Amino acid sequence: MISRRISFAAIAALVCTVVAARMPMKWTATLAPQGGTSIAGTATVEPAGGQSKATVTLTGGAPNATYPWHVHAGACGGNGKVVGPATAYTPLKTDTYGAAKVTVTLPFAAPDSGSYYVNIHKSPTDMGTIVSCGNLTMAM
Ligand SMILES: [Cu+2]
Repeated sequence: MISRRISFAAIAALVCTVVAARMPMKWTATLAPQGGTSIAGTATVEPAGGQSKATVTLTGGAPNATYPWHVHAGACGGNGKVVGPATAYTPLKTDTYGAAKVTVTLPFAAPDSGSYYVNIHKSPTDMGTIVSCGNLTMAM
């Protein structure tokens, strides 16, 4: 009887794993210009082996510029805490056309609830100025 129980638990766990794998929690955001810039883009955050993979694209930036960015708790316009270590967020580096794309692995599981946003900071020496922002929304 014990072995039958174990196999039932194993099957239940397998079914849960398959269902979860077929419906990954993916978050997306459209980044809108802030403070009179033309900097826009997209951001996605999705599960990656117990961690998260985040991709950000950006256009309308200055050529050859560095734009720090993060996932923050809350919504655009707020002053929410950075989710996870700030050092995990490799800054965006624009090309000569002012466009950039970066993909990073973030050392935390993708959340399945809550409110989050992605913001783009003006430069490593002007973190207080936000040049683009988007609220993350969950998509199955
Ligand atoms: Cu930030």
